[in-house]
Amino acid sequence: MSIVSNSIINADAEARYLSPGELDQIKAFVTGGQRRLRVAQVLCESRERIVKQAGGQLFQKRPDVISPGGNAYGEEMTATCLRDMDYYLRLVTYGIVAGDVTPIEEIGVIGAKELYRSLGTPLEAMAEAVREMKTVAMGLLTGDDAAEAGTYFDYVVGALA
Ligand SMILES: CCC1=C(C)/C(=C/C2=NC(=C\c3[nH]c(/C=C4\NC(=O)[C@H](C)[C@H]4CC)c(C)c3CCC(=O)O)/C(CCC(=O)O)=C2C)NC1=O
Repeated sequence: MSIVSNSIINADAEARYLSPGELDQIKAFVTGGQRRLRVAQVLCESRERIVKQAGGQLFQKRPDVISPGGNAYGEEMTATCLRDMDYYLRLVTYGIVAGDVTPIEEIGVIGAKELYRSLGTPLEAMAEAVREMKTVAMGLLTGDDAAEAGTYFDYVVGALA
């Protein structure tokens, strides 16, 4: 789940001390900790704005999804669509805090394509929704913070595309 618990599980399975390489990786994880927490905090605090703005962008680019016959047509379905966007934003914050995509993968990626196919949700539009959230998030962050967050949004986009 995180580099710390993974390293310990691996080392203990072989009844050995953490290796210099593992300690280096943990050091990098700990050193970047404050930055990751800061980034996650910004995204948590701005979640409503990120989802709302990105949703607006998505529906402008893909009016078909909210038009009659579209998967997110109607108030209730549009709300469910925005809820899914909020889910993925939440998972991105988990990834950022853990410094690892595993939580995102386990909670929201494995089986997701099959789920969306069975619901008739267009995957490219779902990926576009996450891309739009990234764009809004990038406007709230700078430099290394933006780069850090960006990789997790990219991971989700890649996994849904
Ligand atoms: C945290 C892990 C997690 C995920 C990812 C998740 C997704 C998820 N999205 C769903 C539905 C849905 N998802 C969408 C989303 C969209 N439709 C579009 O056209 C847009 C492209 C997109 C919004 C960007 C819609 C509209 C539905 C309802 C579809 C229906 O009921 O026909 C459903 C079916 C059950 C329900 O309605 O709640 C699940 C399980 N649930 C979870 O617990």
